[in-house]
Amino acid sequence: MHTTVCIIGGGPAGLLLARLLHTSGLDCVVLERRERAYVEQRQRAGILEQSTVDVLRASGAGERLDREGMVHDGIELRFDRRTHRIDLPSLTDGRRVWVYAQTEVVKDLIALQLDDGPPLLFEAPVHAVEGIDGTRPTVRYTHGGREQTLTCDYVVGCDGFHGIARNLIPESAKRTFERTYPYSWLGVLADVPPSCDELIYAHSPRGFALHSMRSPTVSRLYLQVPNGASPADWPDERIWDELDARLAIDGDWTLNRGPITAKAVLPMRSSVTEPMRYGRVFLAGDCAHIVPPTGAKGLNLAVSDVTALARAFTHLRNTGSTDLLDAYSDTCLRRVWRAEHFSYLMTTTLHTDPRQSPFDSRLQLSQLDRIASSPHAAAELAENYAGLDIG
Ligand code: RFL
Ligand code: PHB
Repeated sequence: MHTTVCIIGGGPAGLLLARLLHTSGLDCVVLERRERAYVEQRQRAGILEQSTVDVLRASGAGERLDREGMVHDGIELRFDRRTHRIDLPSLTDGRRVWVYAQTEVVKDLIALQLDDGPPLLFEAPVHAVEGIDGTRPTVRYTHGGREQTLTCDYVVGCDGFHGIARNLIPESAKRTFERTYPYSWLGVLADVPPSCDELIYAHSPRGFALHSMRSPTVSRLYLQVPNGASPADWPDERIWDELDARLAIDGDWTLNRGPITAKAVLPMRSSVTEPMRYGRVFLAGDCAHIVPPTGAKGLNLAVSDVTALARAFTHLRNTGSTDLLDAYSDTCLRRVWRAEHFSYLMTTTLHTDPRQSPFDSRLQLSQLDRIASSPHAAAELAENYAGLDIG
């Protein structure tokens, strides 16, 4: 079998790339290691930037998003038992964000793909790619209990942080920049209406907390926990008590409690691999870069990578020029590093590092107070959060 673009990984990056290539008349195949139900249920992101929503709509995946997605015009920052609202449209040029879960984006893209899209194979792990220095790489994968091969013109790694694509680039040709954080997140889903209209990011001496949502009846909540913590350390009552303590303000506010339906501990990491291309292999999404989720940027970066890549493949097909493909890595890395910096800043300002000194704590409060009192400081946060026009 031969295809123009072989996409490794059927997460949001791989599925959307396939959709964009298909709408431009380019053929591709998506190989996904896991089964469909697993991919559709993996709990992850919740916030989509305007540009992400625009691309999803243009790809045909906007119908349910427009019906069920919740448009948010602001976020709340809580610290020092105070609350401060960041109004996104007035601090940017009218930008807002959407609350629409990654699970739903993935379900919508899979449904489109299986309907009339290019081939998407589940339970098809890729284990090797040969000939990436030549013009016709060969991809080796397993499917239906048999070893299979696929030749292609290009390979795109959309296989996430634990995939194989990044390792196809020889050590001598790449550089990886990394940071780990001295805390993790405990993420929970609860069958209870959200206690707020907009997301709340809370800094407290007890650690960070985030109140998000999935629908008018389902809340999504996160707590900073020590690295190595286990969901077993966190019975439901303890989670609600801790959320209550960290989200508390002087003034009226009540946290709604309800049945917790899922709990997981997530590490916090930053990582960037440069360049995002080697020979006929391109990297997109989490396989090239990850950010701690505090800035809500991971999924949005993945969407912006594959949008640039689809444009570059279309340009090659239309004009014969590889200009945009050659510029792909530099184009994306500019946005990636901006998002890395913003995510780092949000993370280190809002979390409590177990090793931090009282001096560090005062600096955090001063920074938060600055955001709350200066429209310039607030605009810097708002522009990054709602999404910048780069690349
Ligand atoms: P994914 O989603 O990890 O998908 C990769 C896919 O590749 C498959 N795969 C393979 N397939 C074939 N052969 C192999 N050898 C393979 N190896 C792996 C995997 O099974 C998988 O299906 O990467 P992708 O597509 O790049 O998408 C990235 C996003 O998932 C990620 O950036 C976001 O979830 C990050 N993120 C958030 N991003 C936002 O923009 N806004 C948010 O609000 C937000 N919240 C979050 C987040 C991530 C979180 N976690 C779990 C770290 C909240 C959390 C808690
Ligand atoms: C989420 O709803 O899962 C979510 C929202 C905002 C973040 C991270 C996660 O910064």
